[in-house]
Amino acid sequence: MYNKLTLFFLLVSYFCSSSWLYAETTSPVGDTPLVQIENGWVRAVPPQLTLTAAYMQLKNLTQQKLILVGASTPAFAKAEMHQTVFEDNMARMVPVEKLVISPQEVVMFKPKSLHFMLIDRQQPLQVGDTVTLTLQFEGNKTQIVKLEVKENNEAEDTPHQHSSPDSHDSAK
Ligand SMILES: [Cu+2]
Repeated sequence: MYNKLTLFFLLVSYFCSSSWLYAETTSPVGDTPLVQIENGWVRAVPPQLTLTAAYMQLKNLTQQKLILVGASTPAFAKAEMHQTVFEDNMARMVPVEKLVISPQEVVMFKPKSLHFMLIDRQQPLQVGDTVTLTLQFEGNKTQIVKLEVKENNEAEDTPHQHSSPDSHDSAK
């Protein structure tokens, strides 16, 4: 009896821990990612600001069109897709309800353009923190992406801007 119980507990602990590990390393969509995310980041803002934006380069890895319909994150009450438009030298943001992404197409979410507006911050965020964003696609498909909180100037730099002042002089 004692041995049977011990075996039972061993089995339980074995399966529980293995399923827990499985849950940790597998996203809800399964094994195949729908999109590839590069340079994903969230703009760092002063603590008194509870609103910011998320940017990324998103590639449709599938052979079908994907329709991005929204996003959510535990770090903010709401995440909305916006497009910044310029009219008469004024910038304003227009909500984007759906974004159709063709097979293999790369879409850029970037400052002064398409972005995710993150509204009503739920927790303090500092440079270097990670924000988990769940992308929601039509057909109940989701993908979780990790975005790093960064200062804006850092992320908008082109590789050339990292060169030393000397190289500017020699490049005239
Ligand atoms: Cu916006």
